[in-house]
Parts: sequence; C-alpha cells; structure tokens
Amino acid sequence: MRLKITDGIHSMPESPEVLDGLYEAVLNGRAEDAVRLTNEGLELGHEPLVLLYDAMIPGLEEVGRLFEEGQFFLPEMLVAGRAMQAAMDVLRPLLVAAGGATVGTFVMGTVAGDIHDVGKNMCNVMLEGAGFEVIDLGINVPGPDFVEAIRDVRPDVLGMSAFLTTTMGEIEHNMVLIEEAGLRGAVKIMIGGAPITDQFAKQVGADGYAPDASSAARMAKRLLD
Ligand code: B12
Repeated sequence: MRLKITDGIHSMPESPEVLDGLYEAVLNGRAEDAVRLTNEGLELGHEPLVLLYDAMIPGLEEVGRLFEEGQFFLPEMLVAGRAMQAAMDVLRPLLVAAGGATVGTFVMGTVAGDIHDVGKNMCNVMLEGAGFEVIDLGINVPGPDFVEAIRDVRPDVLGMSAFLTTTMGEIEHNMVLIEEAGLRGAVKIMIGGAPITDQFAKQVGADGYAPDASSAARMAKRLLD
C-alpha cells in the first residue's frame, strides 16, 4: 500500500485505478501511458497535486529503491525520469496558472557534476505557481555561473539542487564562491535535493532548505518577507 501525503487536498471522485496506473507507468518508464493517465485523472476531477504526490512521485521513489536493491539499472531510471517529465508537462500549465502577480525573481540550477533535474523542475513549476519569475540555469552548473547569475540577474532568491552525496559538496563550495565575490548579502539562498537536510543547510550557511516543491515555494515567499 502506497502512502498518501496529500491529505486535505483530495479530489472527487476517487479513482484509485488511475492513480495506480499512473504510479505503474512512471515506475516502468512508459511515458505515453503516464501522459494519458494524467489527462484521464484530470478529466475525472483529480487535483494536479494529488496526481503528482500520490502517484508520480511514489513511482519514482520506488524506482530509486529498486535501483538501490540492484533490481533496476541506469536505463530504467532514465526512462522513469522521462515518463515523470512527460506527465509533469501536462500538469505544468495547471500548476503555474494558479499563481498571481510576480512576487520576486528566483534563479535555480542543479550543481556541477549532477544531471538530476526532475525535482528541480518541479520546484520551478511550484515557484512559478507561487508568483516567482524563475530563471533556470539548467543542470551541471559550474559554481562561477551561479555567481555570475547573482551579479547579472540580481535575483531575490538563488536555489541550488543536488541529488548525489558526491555533489552535495558543490553547494558548500558555491557558498564560498558567492561569499568571496562579496554577493552573499545580496541574495537569499535555498538548497534542496534528495540527500540535502536542514542540518546540512545550516552547516553551509544557506537561508533555507525545503524537502519538496510545495514547501520550497512557501519558504521562498517567506524569505522575501
Ligand atoms: C531519475 C533518477 C536518475 C535519472 C535522472 C533523470 C533526470 N532528468 O533527472 C538518471 C538516470 C539520469 C540518473 C543518473 C544517476 N543517478 Co539517479 N536517480 C534517479 C531517481 C530514481 C529519481 C530522482 C528524482 O528525480 N526524484 C524525484 C524528485 C521529485 O525527488 P525529490 O527528492 O522528492 O525532489 C524534491 C526535493 O528534493 C526538492 N528539491 C529538489 N531540488 C531542490 C532545490 C531547491 C533549491 C529546493 C529548496 C528543493 C529542491 O523538491 C523536489 C520536488 O518536490 C533517484 C532515486 C530517488 N529516490 O531520489 C536516483 C538517485 C538520486 N540516483 C542515484 C545515482 C547513484 C545515480 C548515478 C550516479 C547512477 C550511475 N551509476 O551512473 C547517476 C548520476 C548522474 C549524474 N552525474 O547526475 C542515487 C544517488 C545515491 C547517492 N546517495 O548519491 C539515487 C538516490 C538512487 C539510489 N537509491 O541509489 N538518476
């Protein structure tokens, strides 16, 4: 039985077949099915966030677990990531449309050596939905590019994403680069990604950490107050 984390935003009517199908589609990397089931779920009245948190994300988490157990390999992870992105493309306009006037600018990127971008892209969607103008530097972003972006764009918030224990250190390195460039006071810094914790955020002197895209958007807004 999969855990539901969207208590309070349940949609009607309940259609566990669609959620189960979408979970399976992401888990098995079937992008076309994932897109079809996402559309079906929306037509049945499911909230976009329910499809995301109760089906798509658990599917990808299971992929990670099976990879760890040695039952899945890189190709399975790759197609699962693609299926997730394809389904996210369906949800993106709905989640972004929820936002109002621009509240600030957010520069986001995945750190050097790391090409995971599903979680980062989800954050971007929720940030846009919360009213941020998001400038996405992409994946495998070298430290100096983050520094340059702060200097050029003058964002309200900078976000760094890392998904590997081996690339977490890049965040720490980038914090030093930003400090050395005299720009630390010019921007709020948020960090996130699977191995990142609140404790790590405190350790490297970031202004905030968020474990998921919804809380990332809430925290970014809070940091502007
Ligand atoms: C899909 C995937 C891939 C895909 C990535 C596709 C893509 N376009 O992103 C591919 C196949 C490319 C890949 C490659 C690798 N991967 Co990989 N991958 C995954 C997998 C299964 C899912 C990651 C994901 O997208 N999760 C979905 C999102 C939604 O996760 P999330 O953490 O909930 O995201 C939220 C938060 O983190 C937060 N957040 C994210 N970013 C940010 C930023 C900010 C600022 C904030 C505030 C919040 C925030 O918000 C997100 C949205 O809610 C994970 C397993 C897992 N459980 O994470 C392994 C995993 C991350 N990968 C792993 C590994 C080992 C690798 C490889 C090294 C494998 C290899 N041998 O080559 C390579 C590394 C490539 C590289 N240099 O980066 C390991 C990492 C282990 C570790 N401790 O370091 C994991 C954990 C799998 C495992 N269990 O072993 N991978």
